[in-house]
Amino acid sequence: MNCGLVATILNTARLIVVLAFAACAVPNIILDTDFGGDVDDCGALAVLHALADNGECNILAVMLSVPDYLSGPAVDVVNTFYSRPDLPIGVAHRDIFEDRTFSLPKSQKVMACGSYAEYLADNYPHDVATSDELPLSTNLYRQILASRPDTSVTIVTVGYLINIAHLLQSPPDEYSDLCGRDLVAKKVKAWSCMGGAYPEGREWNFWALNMGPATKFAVDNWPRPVTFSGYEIGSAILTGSTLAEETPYDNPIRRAYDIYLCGEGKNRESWDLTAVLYAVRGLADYWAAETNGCNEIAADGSNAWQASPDKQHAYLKQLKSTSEMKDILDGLLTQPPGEGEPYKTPVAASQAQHRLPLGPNGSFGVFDATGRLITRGTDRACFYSLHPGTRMPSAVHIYRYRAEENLAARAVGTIH
Ligand SMILES: [Ca+2]
Ligand SMILES: [Ca+2]
Repeated sequence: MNCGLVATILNTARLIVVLAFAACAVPNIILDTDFGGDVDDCGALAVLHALADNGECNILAVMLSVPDYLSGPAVDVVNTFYSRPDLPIGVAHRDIFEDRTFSLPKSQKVMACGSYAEYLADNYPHDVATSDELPLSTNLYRQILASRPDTSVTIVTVGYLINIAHLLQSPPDEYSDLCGRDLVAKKVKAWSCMGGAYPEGREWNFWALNMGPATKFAVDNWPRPVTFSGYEIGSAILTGSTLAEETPYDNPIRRAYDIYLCGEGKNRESWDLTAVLYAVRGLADYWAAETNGCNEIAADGSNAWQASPDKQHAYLKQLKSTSEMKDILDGLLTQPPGEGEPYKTPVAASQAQHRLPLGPNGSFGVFDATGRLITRGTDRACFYSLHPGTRMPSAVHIYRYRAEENLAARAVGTIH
């Protein structure tokens, strides 16, 4: 359908024009993310919600490419914050990790100042208790794709490509008589992929966790157009510091950035944010696309752009200035949630989940929610004696303290 033609023909019925234009112009997005590791996944999800609030896209689902038990609850927190509490969430097959040297802990994502996924799950409203209760991503992909019009779904990956590989390999099922590759060919419009480096390199999403073979399978067998946002695109654009200036303290996106970056007002590279922005707005005047040739993936997850053969592959080259790109992404990152139920304040820490017993005296650091060290070598009673009359923050976490690394390693309790 030609959107402009529709608009012209129906120019006397403004509402219908708007609806018709929206129907053909607004991308329908599935975000596939390794949420809970790097905080730019959280930023990417926030940017996607802001774009949806602006009417620039519809969000169909969020898929998790790592079966971290806290990532599902934390994604549900962000979805709920943006008044989309029932947005479907799928999760990668847990069994795919069993044969790997990589050992998946319950939550691998505890960074120097704590896990932002854990913090979100502990302190904000949501109703997904654990990722284990979510549907498998392959099944959710197939269910959604089968229900959508042809060539109408845009997939954005900002993590590993294991879900894409499984989708392409999936057999016919209750949702569709088509095998995965044919279902993608029929239903998917395009894929925006944060991964690789251009013209060549070795980037985390493509190689980490022994994902090289899955990456190669996904890229080699993808039957529709794919555009790559490479490492070099996102690494040049630093975003997030304005969250501390533009949003309330308890904005969950702000808190996630504070925790991941161990302090307020800090920036992070915008790898995942750029892939979302491209998926929704296209090249706009932000980027040019190299379209001649193809992206060749090696088994070790490295990649190199080849002049031939020519496939439906492209990669982004930035046109706009880095400061302008930063302003665009920061504007979306800090945009207040739009319509719908008003944002609720965080639940009390006493309702927090995943509370664990305190350890022995003398083996802990006490950190506030930003990761700031309040005191060390203490327990709860010692904290009060050192800080008489202190108003307890809503969620002070006690972390086992590794003096040799000056890091908080693992959450072992919550003071409330
Ligand atoms: Ca929910
Ligand atoms: Ca990511």
